[in-house]
Parts: sequence; structure tokens; C-alpha cells
Amino acid sequence: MHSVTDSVISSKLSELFAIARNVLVLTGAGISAESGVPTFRGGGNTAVWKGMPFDVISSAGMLQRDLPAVWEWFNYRRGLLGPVKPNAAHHAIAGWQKQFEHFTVVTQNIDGLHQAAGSRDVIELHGSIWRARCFDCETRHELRDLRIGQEVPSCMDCGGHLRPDVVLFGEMLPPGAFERAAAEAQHCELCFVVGTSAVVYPAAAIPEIAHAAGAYVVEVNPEPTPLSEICDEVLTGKAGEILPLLSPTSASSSQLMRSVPSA
Ligand code: BJW
Ligand code: ZN
Repeated sequence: MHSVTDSVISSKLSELFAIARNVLVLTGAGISAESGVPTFRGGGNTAVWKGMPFDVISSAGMLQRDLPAVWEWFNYRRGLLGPVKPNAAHHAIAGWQKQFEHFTVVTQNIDGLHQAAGSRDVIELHGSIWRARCFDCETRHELRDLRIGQEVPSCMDCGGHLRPDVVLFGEMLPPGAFERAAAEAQHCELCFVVGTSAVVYPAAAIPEIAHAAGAYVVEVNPEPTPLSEICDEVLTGKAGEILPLLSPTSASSSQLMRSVPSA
């Protein structure tokens, strides 16, 4: 088991963090793990629900075959998420938006925890578990206040069937979401990749774009990922322990800095 003591922040990163004007953060399920939200992959495990791997139940095919089962799966997860609170990593990132001239949070998560921590204008690549969308008229409906039973809910505007407003495997991302994230990645100087296995595309292309455009790419994850090789720095450990160390007010940040020889 890794802990934050396995990782130290380089002087290069702390310098860049102090002077950068344009910073992008891409997050995945791992950032919410310390809030108690299960991840999909990691630690050698894959999430399974009622005997079905999540990539079967969370797929465009399942939506066609069994819409009630898809609703049951997302109702179950909304129930789990109800009492969940953002953790130190979400709060650190929300604090960073005050520090940089241009700051972008791109998330693959559908849990809304970045917004709950105070992050604004979050680019949600995979939608939100707190919204439904009408198959017929495409109207989006807030689910937080809606009582959902066992049935497939109907659209309040046209009576059509609703579906969770999330991006399932084999579906397109919300119009413009990837394009906006990719444009921000092109221009950032510093790119953090936090708590993602970096296997799902096109989201995993965001740090690749930042790297190709010359950004300093930093991964924060207890485990290596396919992206680790192209990262300029890999901080091995939990997001909730590592990210607050970068925040300017963190008392312990200076103790964890080290000098790295320049490449
Ligand atoms: C910690 C931690 C701690 C633990 N601190 N870290 C190119 C190549 C190959 C395939 C494709 C490709 N382009 C597209 C595809 C197909 C597919 C895809 O990528 N497949 C690959 C998996 C093979 N992509 C799609 O289908 C996408 N659509 C698309 O491309 O449209 C165009 C198209 C349409 C039709 C045909 C062809 C193309 C859509 C992808 C949608 C993904 N949806 C899901 C489900 C959302 C709804 C739901 O929640 O059920 O999104 S899948 C699931 O994976 C979810 C996540 O957002 C996503 C990414 O997972 P994430 O966030 O990385 O989590 P984990 O669990 O994988 O990793 C957690 C990490 O955290 C681990 O590394 C841990 O170590 C770490 N961790 N604790 C920090 N405390
Ligand atoms: Zn409708």
C-alpha cells in the first residue's frame, strides 16, 4: 500500500505551480474514492453489479435492451451518492481556481462532487447522475428533487421516456464537451491527471494533447497507468493527501519538496 510519504513534490513542480497562468485538471473516479465512492477499475478489480460488469450495464446496448435495469443501476448509485461529501482533493482543486488566471476542471465523474466543493464551470465529459434526459425531446431534468420509483420516469414536457443523462460506452460525449476540454489542454502549461485509470477514450486523450502541446503533465494516482510514461512527474498516492500539499496555505508542503535534476 502506497501512502503520500512515497511521493514528494519536485521543486520544478512547485515552481511551475507558483508561476503558471493556465492550468488544467482532469479527474476520474479515484478522486472520489476517499469520499467513499467506489471506482470502476483499480487494485486489480472491476466493478460488478448483480453479476454484470459495469461496462455491460453502463452501455448503449443495455439502454436498448433493458432501460428499467439501467434505471435501477443508476437509482442505486444515486442512493449511495446522496450523503457523500467532497473530500480534501475536491476542496484543494476548488481552491486552485482563485490562484490561476485561467483554470479548467475537466471530469469524467458524474457525481457532482467538484461542484459541491465549489468548482465552477466544470466540464463534465460523461454527464451527470443528477440529471435525466428525454429520449424524444432531449429536455434535461434535474433528478435531485424528483422522486424516482421502480418505473422508467416520463418527461414532464412531452411524456417521452427519460434516461440518465450520462455517457455510456459506445455513446457520443455531450456536444462540445470534448472539444472545449481539448482546446483548454492545447493551451495549458500545467496539466494534472488525478485518479483516472486513463483507459477510456476520448477522455484519456486530454493529457496526451496537453503533453504534445508542451504542458508539464503530473499524474496523481496510487497505481501506475498507461499514461504514466508520458507524464513529467508521477505522484504516487492518494489525491486527498497529495493535492492539498500543493495548495499555498499547506503547512506541510515545504517539507515534502525535493530537488530533481533537470532532464
Ligand atoms: C485513486 C485513488 C485515490 C483510487 N486517489 N487515485 C479509442 C481506443 C479504444 C477504444 C475507444 C477509443 N475511442 C473510443 C473508444 C470506445 C470507448 C473506450 O474508451 N473503450 C476503452 C475502455 C477500450 N469509449 C467510448 O465508448 C466513449 N464514447 C465514444 O468514444 O464515442 C465515440 C464513439 C461512439 C460510438 C462508437 C465508437 C466511438 C464513451 C465513454 C463513456 C464512459 N462511460 C463510463 C460510464 C459512465 C456512466 C457510469 O458511471 O456508469 O464512464 S465508463 C467509466 O470509465 C466511467 C468513467 O468516467 C470512465 C473512466 O474511469 P476512471 O474515472 O478512470 O475510473 P477507474 O475506476 O477506471 O480508475 C480509477 C483510478 O483511480 C485507478 O487508476 C485507481 O488507481 C485510482 N485511485 N483511489 C487517486 N484515493
Ligand atoms: Zn420530452
